[in-house]
Amino acid sequence: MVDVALNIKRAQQPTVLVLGTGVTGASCARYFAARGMLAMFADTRQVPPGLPAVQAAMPDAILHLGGLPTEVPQGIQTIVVSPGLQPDKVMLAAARSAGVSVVSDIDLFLAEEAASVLLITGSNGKSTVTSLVHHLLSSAGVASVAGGNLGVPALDLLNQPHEVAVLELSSFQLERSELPHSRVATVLNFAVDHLDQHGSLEAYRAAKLRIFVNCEIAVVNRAEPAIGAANALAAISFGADAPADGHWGVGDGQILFGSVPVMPITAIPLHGKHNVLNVLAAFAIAHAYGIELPALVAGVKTFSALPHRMQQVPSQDGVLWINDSKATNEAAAAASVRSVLDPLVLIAGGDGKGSNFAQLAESLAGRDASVLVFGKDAALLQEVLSAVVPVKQVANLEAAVAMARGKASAGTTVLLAPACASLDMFSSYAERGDRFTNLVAQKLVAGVDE
Ligand code: UMA
Ligand code: ADP
Repeated sequence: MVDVALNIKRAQQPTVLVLGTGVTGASCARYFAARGMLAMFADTRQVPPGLPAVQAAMPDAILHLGGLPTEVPQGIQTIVVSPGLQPDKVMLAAARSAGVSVVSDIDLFLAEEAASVLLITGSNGKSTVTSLVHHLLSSAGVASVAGGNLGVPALDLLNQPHEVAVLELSSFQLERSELPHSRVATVLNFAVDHLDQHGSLEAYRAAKLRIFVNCEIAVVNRAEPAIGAANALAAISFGADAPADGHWGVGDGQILFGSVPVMPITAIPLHGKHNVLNVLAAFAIAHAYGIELPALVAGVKTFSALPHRMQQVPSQDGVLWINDSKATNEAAAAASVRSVLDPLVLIAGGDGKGSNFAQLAESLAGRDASVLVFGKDAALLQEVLSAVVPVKQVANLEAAVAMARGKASAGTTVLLAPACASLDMFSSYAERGDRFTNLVAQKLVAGVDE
């Protein structure tokens, strides 16, 4: 009976318009197809990357490619907006006033999700904390799934059996979500990023803060009071100082839960002071969900750094080579610089997305460090950073690694933390990090052969 009704609906016309035909668009195709619904997919590109997956999931999908509709197509009742898209706001306003609901894939996910939801955003550390929370829960025997901005689109998580879902959310996903709600939510930190798309720092901050709209427990960073949650039932804080009872912090070289020592900082298997904060945040979230302290400690010890985040590259020269290619903004790179020991050779460069690099200069001031810069914003980096440390401009990453090798002796740290997007010279931050790792490893092989 139901099938007949749905078939009649399909023969008529689509009721859903999906704006964007990438990873999110493809997950929408699977979601609506599984519910017997027909959708229209639009994209500014003629051949969007998600097209094959959309057509595989929904062979009769209606396509509108090479531009977005300027008016709401006939019969559309719901519009799903992909996160990477700056859609025609006029059309969306007209849609809303005509009673069409405008939602994100996160809204669709939350509307159906029966399990507990843990939401994580912030300018830096999102992927690390999301993956670590998922790892802590799984290690403790909880059926957990993780996704969202991390990679697996939220809607695909609905198909996996689970009792808790951990979602990394970008400011774009939050901005486009009508009604976020969660058991636990956090904004890890807040730094300048994505100004090109949000238009102002305030708009970016407001988007991030939407994560707290309907959360039961807010996990907040004590060092950043401006990103606290006003309306949660409970707020649990984390920070690098000594915590009050029921909160997370650090003292005497230990992670503390109130006055209770939980584990020594030295037992954390991740490089960098900022990763201590990430562990504190992940512990706060997983503990708020119900994981006990001994299980948290056991879990973190088996967690490995995600690729391209403060990842040690094997070498036999006594130099500590670190791949932090995911440091795509200056706040991330500054945190990484602050978290390693001197002497330091920093490799930075690429597209600074309008950043002035003042914060990066601050992190280098007074350090026994030198910097090698390349890429689109090399000249600006050189101008700003040379006020505090020696800086040399080089042609590319290959030249930077070769020069770093000449400068570094045993005990030196060579850190790739670009403070920039990679797209001026690479297809992604991952390609940039892989290239760096290969360049370091090539020498290792050559050294072994010699
Ligand atoms: N685009 C067009 N025309 C369109 C639609 C999109 O040119 O009509 C472009 C966008 O400008 C963007 C790209 O296509 O540059 C991708 O946009 P999208 O919304 O289709 O993205 P998806 O493929 O659905 O992937 C998105 C997230 N990407 C973005 O927000 C840009 C992925 O995060 C996320 O993993 C995925 O949904 C599943 O939730 C990636 C990301 O880079 C990792 N996120 C940014 C970040 O972390 O800084 C926010
Ligand atoms: P995101 O998903 O928010 O980009 P990641 O976990 O992928 O965060 O880390 C990206 C980069 O941000 C890291 O390589 C590191 O340089 C920096 N970083 C990670 N955690 C923090 C933090 N808590 N504070 C500041 N910078 C951080």
